[in-house]
Amino acid sequence: MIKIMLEKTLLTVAGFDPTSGAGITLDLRVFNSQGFYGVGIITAVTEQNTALINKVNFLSPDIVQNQYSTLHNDLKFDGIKIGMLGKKQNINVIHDILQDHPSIPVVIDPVIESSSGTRLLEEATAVSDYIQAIKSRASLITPNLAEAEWLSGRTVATEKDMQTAAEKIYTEAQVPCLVTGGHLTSRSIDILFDGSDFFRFEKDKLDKEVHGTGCFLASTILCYLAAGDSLVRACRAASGLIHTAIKSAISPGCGRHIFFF
Ligand code: PXL
Repeated sequence: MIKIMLEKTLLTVAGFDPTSGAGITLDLRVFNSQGFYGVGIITAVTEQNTALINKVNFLSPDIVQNQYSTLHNDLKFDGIKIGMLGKKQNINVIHDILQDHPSIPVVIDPVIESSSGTRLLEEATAVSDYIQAIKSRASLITPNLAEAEWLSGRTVATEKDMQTAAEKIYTEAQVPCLVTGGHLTSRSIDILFDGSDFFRFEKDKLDKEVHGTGCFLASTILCYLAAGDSLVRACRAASGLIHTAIKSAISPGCGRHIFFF
């Protein structure tokens, strides 16, 4: 049965990727495909195609803040996804947005850099500031291995490291943590720590380079949470759906595959 969630509005705070393969446009495509009305606040405009990123233009925090207050004066949000922040002062904007929304699902994708190594969060952003801004105020944070290293201050190279990092991030941020290990071994393993238990989602690794997997996962989990699923169910279902979505991703240009659904 298709669930229609048109009465519900989800907000994403993210960067713009003109290929629609990641960032705000991908998030909005996911929200729409799951039956939600999606709205977005842009933190940066990237110059990229499917093969490379030429430049990243961070928007000033004033513009980000003003997009939020204008939207918030009009619309009520039923869930929020936080992705690429760009300027480090945008951490304060996120703090305010989360402060205004204490009781709706919030999923944080702590984007630091692109897989090719371009910074998407300003250099020298203090991890302690990031953690303070989200502390006790989100349903889930979804770091990949590199992001888990940044947040936990430890090397994350094995499944055991993923568990240790997830627990440490939970302890510091008071936010459940799903460490995604798509790049880990011959298997793709995600580890969730919900504050008391660990959950493990394992899949075959597909030999296909798809852009925007982190954005896709986090926005899909937000949809499931906003539809009323538990955290564990939402993470398990999204981890399965991304596997299917990778299979159907298309290759419209010279570079990486783009989700198409
Ligand atoms: O996948 C990370 C990411 C997020 N948001 C935007 C991006 C990228 C990677 O390139 O461009 C806008």
